[in-house]
Amino acid sequence: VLQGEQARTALTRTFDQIPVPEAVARRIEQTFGEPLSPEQVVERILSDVRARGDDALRDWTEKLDGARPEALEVSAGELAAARVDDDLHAALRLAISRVRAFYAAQPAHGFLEHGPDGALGQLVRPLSRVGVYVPGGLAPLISTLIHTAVPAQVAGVEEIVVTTPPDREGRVHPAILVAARELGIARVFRVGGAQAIGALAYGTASIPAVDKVAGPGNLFVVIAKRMVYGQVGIESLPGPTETLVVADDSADPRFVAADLLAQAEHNGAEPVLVSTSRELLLTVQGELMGQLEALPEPNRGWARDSVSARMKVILAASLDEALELSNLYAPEHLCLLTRDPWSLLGRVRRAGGVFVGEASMEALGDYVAGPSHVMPTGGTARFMSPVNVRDFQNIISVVGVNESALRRIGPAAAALARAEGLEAHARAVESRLHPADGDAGTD
Ligand code: HSO
Ligand code: ZN
Repeated sequence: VLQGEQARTALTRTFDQIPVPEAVARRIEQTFGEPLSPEQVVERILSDVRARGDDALRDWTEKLDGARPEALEVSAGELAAARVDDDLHAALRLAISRVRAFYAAQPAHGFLEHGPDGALGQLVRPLSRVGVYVPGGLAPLISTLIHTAVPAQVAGVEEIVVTTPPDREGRVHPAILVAARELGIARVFRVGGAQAIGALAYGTASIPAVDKVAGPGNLFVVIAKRMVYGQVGIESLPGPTETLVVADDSADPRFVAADLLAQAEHNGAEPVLVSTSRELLLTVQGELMGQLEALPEPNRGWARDSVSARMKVILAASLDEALELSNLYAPEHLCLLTRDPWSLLGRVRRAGGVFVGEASMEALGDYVAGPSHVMPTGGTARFMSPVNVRDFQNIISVVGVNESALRRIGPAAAALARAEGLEAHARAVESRLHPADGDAGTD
């Protein structure tokens, strides 16, 4: 149990290079025959995709995912034929409609201010084409497709293309296909990893280049997104998930433990518990171990890894200090399990999302609450926001100044231009202020 300065140090982000897990390093060496860094691996994949397009995608998919799909795109027939059971289908629909309703409420319009000086404003235009990366791997993140594509659709994006890694038989999980169909997305590609990011950035014969790539992914996907940024827009770099629970003596230890474990089962997750009650910390620890043992495999193994390798337990002197520590850490998720959680909201400064009270567990937010579960991780909540409508729009500034305003503000522009040594700028302004000057003396 950490306290005071120790807690502060433990929650201070260091932004070291992401540590490469032993298993990943071994896999790289097996695949490439030499101990490359993940950055070197991604560089190779990206330049190959750039040079050889679809053939490179097939080769890398075979090498890394163990399937060689001839057709990279899921056919219209396959998309139409995908089925899930009725309960899951209804759940997908509920999730879509709740996320859609949430983003429909986000103010995201432009403005045009007409005044005595003319008009100034901002036009808001949707991006034309967005690529959504949906992780496969340990768990097919069906909900992530919904939580990324819906804000883009609400923004007005007309074309969304989805890439997701295939299983060993070259198939995409049927629930991902059903979700795509429900969303009205027609183009799904069975390509994952860094190769998918390369395809979305550069375009290949099968996969169109997009304006922006959104959605979380593994280490290689995140590195690839960082490398192609500039060639293509990148919505964010979501890494391993984190949850910080603030609990006081009124919290139910069963719920605190359950919420920590729910995040712990994500690969590489970092669960943090901050409490003002030493007694609660002790009961939660017991509860957590019990619930952990009761989980089925492989989930138990995933959760145990997060709990034993990265979980932090902190005793705070007051709720004020608890919130101060949380703001320092800037967690992806902040869960408030206290007597009066709403009273703490005013003190929340840095977090991806805040989950207020017992009924609003983070796992609910992962699926059906409304806001996207794609939130800033790794301390980037200091300067980043969760995925939202604005991520999928451009703003275009509108300048429509009238004659009388020009006369008033133009001389200042010319003066600034001359101070910058930019004579042609000054003359462009003055040509309108004294239009006859240019002709002086010719007549
Ligand atoms: N909690 C994860 C998102 C997720 N959980 C998807 C379940 N499915 C990262 O915020
Ligand atoms: Zn989750």
